[in-house]
Amino acid sequence: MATSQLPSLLSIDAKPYAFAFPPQHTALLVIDMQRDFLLAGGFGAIQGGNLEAVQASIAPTKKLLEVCRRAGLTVFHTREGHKPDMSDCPSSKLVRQAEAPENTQHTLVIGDKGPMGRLLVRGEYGHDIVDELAPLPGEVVIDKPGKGSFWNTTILHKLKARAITHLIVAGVTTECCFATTIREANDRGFECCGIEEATAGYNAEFKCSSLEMLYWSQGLFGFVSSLQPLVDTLEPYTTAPTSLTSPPITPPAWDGNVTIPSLQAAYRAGLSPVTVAEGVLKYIEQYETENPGVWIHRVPKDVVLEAAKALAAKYPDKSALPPLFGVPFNIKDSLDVAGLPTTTACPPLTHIASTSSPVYDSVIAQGALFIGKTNLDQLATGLTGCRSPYGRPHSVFHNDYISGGSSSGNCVSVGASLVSFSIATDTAGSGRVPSGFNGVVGYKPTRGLLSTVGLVPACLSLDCIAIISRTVADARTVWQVAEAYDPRDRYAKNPLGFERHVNATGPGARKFTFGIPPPEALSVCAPVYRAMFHKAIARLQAMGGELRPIDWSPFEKAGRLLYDGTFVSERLASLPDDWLEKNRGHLHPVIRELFEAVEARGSTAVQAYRDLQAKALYTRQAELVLGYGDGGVDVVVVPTAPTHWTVEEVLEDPIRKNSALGEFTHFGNVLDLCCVAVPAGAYAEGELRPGAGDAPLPFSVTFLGGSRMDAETLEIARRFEQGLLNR
Ligand code: TIU
Repeated sequence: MATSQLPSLLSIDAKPYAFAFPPQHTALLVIDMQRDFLLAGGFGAIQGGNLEAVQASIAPTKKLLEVCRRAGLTVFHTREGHKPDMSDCPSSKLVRQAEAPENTQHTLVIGDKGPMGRLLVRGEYGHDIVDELAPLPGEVVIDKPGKGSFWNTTILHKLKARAITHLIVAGVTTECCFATTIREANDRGFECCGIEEATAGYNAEFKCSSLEMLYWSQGLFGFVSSLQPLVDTLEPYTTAPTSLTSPPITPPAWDGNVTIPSLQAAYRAGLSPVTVAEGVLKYIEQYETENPGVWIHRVPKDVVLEAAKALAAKYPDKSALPPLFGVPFNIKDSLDVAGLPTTTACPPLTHIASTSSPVYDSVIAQGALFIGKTNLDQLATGLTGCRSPYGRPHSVFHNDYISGGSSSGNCVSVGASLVSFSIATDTAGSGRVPSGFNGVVGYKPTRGLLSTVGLVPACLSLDCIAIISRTVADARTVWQVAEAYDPRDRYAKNPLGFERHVNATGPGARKFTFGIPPPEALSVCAPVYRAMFHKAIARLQAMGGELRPIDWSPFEKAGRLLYDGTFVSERLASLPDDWLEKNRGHLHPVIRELFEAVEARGSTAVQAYRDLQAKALYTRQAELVLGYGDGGVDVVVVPTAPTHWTVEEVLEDPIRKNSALGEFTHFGNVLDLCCVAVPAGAYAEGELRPGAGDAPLPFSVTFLGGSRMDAETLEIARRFEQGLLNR
């Protein structure tokens, strides 16, 4: 995670010319500094013999790693190796050298037992990185079966997910994995700079020629530089190692800023997570009187403080904190947390969870501080925030206006800075609409990237975890912590990288194309919403966006499919057959009315199949809109909602007012899109309702990206957000 004081561009002397890199988009990539390649008795000794040279690269690599860490650069490590059953090891690695007619050298091959365990096998002692260069919490470790780092790994996805476009590369061996990786990275659009002292190989002559090949012909594959210029360039932006600073006598106070980088910086400077926990709990107490109905379960104060103390004790080294250390969060009460009731805002459905949802576990494992479970529209069905027996929170902007739903408590609590982030869900817009009404970011990843295990289904084949945060960067951080392929989730998607190159420099790094709904589609918006949307379009154009006409029909038709077709029946499919009959009387009246209407339709299997076929057709058509093809665009931008109702308006006509809110969200999961709702300024209440006051209300736009285009979509959203902040 880059620190904010870093300039947007740095430059070092390099061959064939100066290497300019944006530190926020640059990662240090340390290749295969494993015992197996560096120490006696490993695979490298067999492959190349001479270990002196590679061992000499450890100290400079350590120096490089330390300066990059202290400057806040993203750090990636790779390890070459194979699964214990060798199923990912091709014969080209296993057989060719051993079968050489005169072979006396390759008497042991990958998988054979050496003094440090089986050679190049994951989990063995020799496979791991040497102690001097051991990865810190939060650094990414890529296990790769090939010489290059991109073959059969998630590295492309993980680099793009962090918006990395530039790589500083170190590691062994220069002639093999180091060079192969730089060549692979170059094909994928990354700008790479190898650091001469921080790489070495088994053949002294090869090192020189391998490096020359990289920068030959004015930079065939990239750049090569030396360690010292890089150290000199980064040093002014580094924080002192905490071992050199005396512990503060009085622990620093907390300024109340809950964004993740700000908390990280404060913790590095000595702030205690206990101070943050106390501050957050006190503020939540106060806020409860202002806006009740945010929480369904709050973790008792002593339990939160104990957890904060335990975190402080677990991570005494302030320079090696996990990415969510002491970051307060909450979770929608349709997701399981072991030992707590999951209500889904529907008391007859309550169960005590025996295990936690994997998304919860993954953020806890990276140091996040759990504060409680939040209110929602019953059964996660609704976009208003007015459908819960646990109270009705209002927008953080105005007491009379709805919070939006179904993730009402999630978005209000982030909007009010009660927590840093919140884990919500989004089936038909439940993460996006309330984010828009509370001035926060609502990110709905491509379905299948985050496990939905432990989620009470609303509509199983369309449910999606959503991340609510104050900034796009924070959403991205939480995404990367929580993302994992979960074979227990039947809708989980392949975690391998989606092969689309990055544009590291030049006009391609700034430009993008986007589409918007046509005027007829936007005519459902309140006039001030249309005006605010046009301002957002102008901003997008000013930051390099090219507006192109698109075919809106797949989006519109897919949206209709959700509630006008048979798909709404799926909301009953996860409940036992007689559940509705038995629990009718316990349901929120609006939910009951909705479910009874679904029953009364008597949809047939034939209709359901037609809808499934239509879904496939619209998904293909949307792929053409959001794709490489002629007329394709990078993102489609829509107003997150068409208007902002008051609570009173919704109560007067709850079903119609609700469904109007989903005009620009309903199609999201039907079409397998990723979506990021981002604040896009504020307007005066009087502009929405003539005669009303000038209290500010929030406006939001949503960026829609194609399936698994999350990294690209988030980056455009982040740039839009940043442009707004810089104004
Ligand atoms: N053979 C050789 O020189 N190297 C490898 O097999 N792996 C790496 O370079 N990491």
